[in-house]
Amino acid sequence: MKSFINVEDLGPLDKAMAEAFEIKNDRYKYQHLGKNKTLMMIFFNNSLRTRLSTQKAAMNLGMNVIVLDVNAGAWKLETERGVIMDGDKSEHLLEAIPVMGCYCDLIGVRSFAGLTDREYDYAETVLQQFIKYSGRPVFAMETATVHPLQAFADLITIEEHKVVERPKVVLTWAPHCRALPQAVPNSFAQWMNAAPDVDFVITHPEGYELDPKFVGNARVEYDQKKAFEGADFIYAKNWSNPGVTNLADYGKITSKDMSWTVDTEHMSWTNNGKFMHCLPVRRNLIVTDDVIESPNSLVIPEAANREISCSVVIKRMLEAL
Ligand code: AN0
Ligand code: CP
Repeated sequence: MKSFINVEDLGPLDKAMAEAFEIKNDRYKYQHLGKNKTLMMIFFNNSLRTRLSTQKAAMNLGMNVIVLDVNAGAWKLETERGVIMDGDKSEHLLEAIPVMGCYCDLIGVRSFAGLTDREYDYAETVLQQFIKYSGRPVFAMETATVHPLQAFADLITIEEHKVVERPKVVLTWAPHCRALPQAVPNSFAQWMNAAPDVDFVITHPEGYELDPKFVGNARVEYDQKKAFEGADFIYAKNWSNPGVTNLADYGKITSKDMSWTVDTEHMSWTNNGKFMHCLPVRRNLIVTDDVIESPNSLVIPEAANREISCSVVIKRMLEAL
């Protein structure tokens, strides 16, 4: 595997899932693969889970790890070509990327959407530059439009906790005070559509339609209560306006409707549904304290499975070196 961005990069999902459970049973089984190999993790944005779980996965596979926080100690990077660099940015990404590639065998990149230029974000401009100029296999650790390590961990978590063969899984928008990217819901939708045994529904206020390439054939239900009825899993997430119905709204907050906050009443509409969120989560905006603390909350097992999803991805990349 040369890059990990979309669900298709993993090949058949049943095989990838089997590999995930094999690794979960024996995390150090493939430790020989990473000997004298180095992972470089590059963060343009903050992280807790991705940073820790990716480093842990790489260590399980016997790798050395270098972590670079671009905004903490490195030269400020220019990302646009053609700019006269007389401002505060000392180095261009087009030199920085191949230099980073010199010191490692694999690269993980976290670079969130800027949420001002939809075309630039949805072209995955920064990620594509890493793929083109680093000379190394590259995986997304949440980029402008996708967060596949999270979606893979979510699918593993659903598989582990489902009590019916074909669970109803509902992705619900919830309110937030800051404009957040669409990467998590985009990837979650892509992965749920690819999973064979999931009845997948998306619910959000009108105007918050996700990009059609991620929605695929999923059912979209604007009535949150109807969407929740009979659900086995509720996957909550805020996202800013994707600008699909109105480009001028891209990256903006066009609803703060607190009636979408997932509380015990919302969960009572479900089929004893499990609550999921990728974290970090702002309590009592996205979800109430009692729901996230309830026995039906899967937020911690979900985070734990980030180590597993990442182990499969790094293993595949090491095997292909
Ligand atoms: C990020 C987001 O919504 O994409 C990261 C989630 C994994 N969240 C925040 O910036 C709070
Ligand atoms: N879920 C997730 O990716 O968390 P971090 O932003 O803390 O890495």
